[in-house]
Amino acid sequence: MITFFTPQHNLHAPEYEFFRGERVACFESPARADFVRAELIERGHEIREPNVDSSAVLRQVHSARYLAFLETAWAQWVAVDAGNAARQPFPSVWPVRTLRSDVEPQNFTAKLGLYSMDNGTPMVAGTWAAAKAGADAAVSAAVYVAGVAGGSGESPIKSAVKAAFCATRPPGHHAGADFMGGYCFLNNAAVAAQTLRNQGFAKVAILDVDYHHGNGTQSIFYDRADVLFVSIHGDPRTEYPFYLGHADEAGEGEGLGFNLNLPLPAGSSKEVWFTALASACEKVKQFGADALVVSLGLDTFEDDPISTFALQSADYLELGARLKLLGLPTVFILEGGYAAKELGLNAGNVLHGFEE
Ligand code: Q9C
Ligand code: ZN
Repeated sequence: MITFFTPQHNLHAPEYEFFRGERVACFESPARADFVRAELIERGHEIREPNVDSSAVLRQVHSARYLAFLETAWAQWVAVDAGNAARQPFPSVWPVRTLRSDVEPQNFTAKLGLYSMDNGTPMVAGTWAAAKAGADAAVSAAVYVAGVAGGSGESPIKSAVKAAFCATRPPGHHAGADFMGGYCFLNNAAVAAQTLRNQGFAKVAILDVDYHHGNGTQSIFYDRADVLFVSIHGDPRTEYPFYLGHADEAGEGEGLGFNLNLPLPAGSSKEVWFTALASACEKVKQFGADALVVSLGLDTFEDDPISTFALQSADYLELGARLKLLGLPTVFILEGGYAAKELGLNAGNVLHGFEE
């Protein structure tokens, strides 16, 4: 399978985050994507760099003021104090209930809080460049799949090849239209789905199999009937992102019925997980999707350091095989997965199961 990868991901390499009040090394590290790239090359996959600019699609998915902030955030941070060049910014104040989020403050930390859902998403000088290159990769993968599979508005060129993998980091599914969070800045899966819509696929399904609920992706498409969002994840009553991902979130307005959450108790077995996957695939079929985006988090792995599901490396072959049965043009987007050394094996197994 063609893999889209950008070496620019290395520009996003924050040193530390907070865990139980202590500074710890970032779980979301450059090594993750490098392990995936190495394993896929070893397995003979073709690696390509992004060849399409995501700027126009980013404006369809994210708010103008959020994009303007993100692009200039590092320069603003250093303008506060030249010494900040060697420091990571973290938000410490947020516009929660009763506070206004319509007026952008001038204070940098206040702006950072306005555009953040947590203080667990450290930023560095190269964050914008890395995230933008990742979004370019997501658009490139979607354009590639549309080209080989044919959107309903295009003349279809029939081909056996109708899938691509995007080995992006930083990940994207926690990022909403106007906020970052959960190590995510730009929502690559939403960018891929919107690109497939722009390419003529009338109905696009997003299946999010990351351990954590894809709150950003859900919220971006919550009132739309043209993009279905389905997610299997740890129950938000105990698991991040805590404030979204419950089973009763079905969509709103025209989007009612086009959102399905399948929260599972922390510690769920692989049997429980694959039963949920069957329900998720059934929903995608009922929807009548023309194309599929998979938010491929691999933090469902038994040895993931921050998650509690129990999938083993061989189970990712089964995941790939189940997704193949949907028979859809498919864009895989890498999300989480923090057992870095096993990330290549696990991602490679999904692709291998899909291609068998
Ligand atoms: N310091 C994704 O998998 N923080 N994001 C956990 C550990 C939130 C995970 C706390 C985890 C976010 C894309
Ligand atoms: Zn995750």
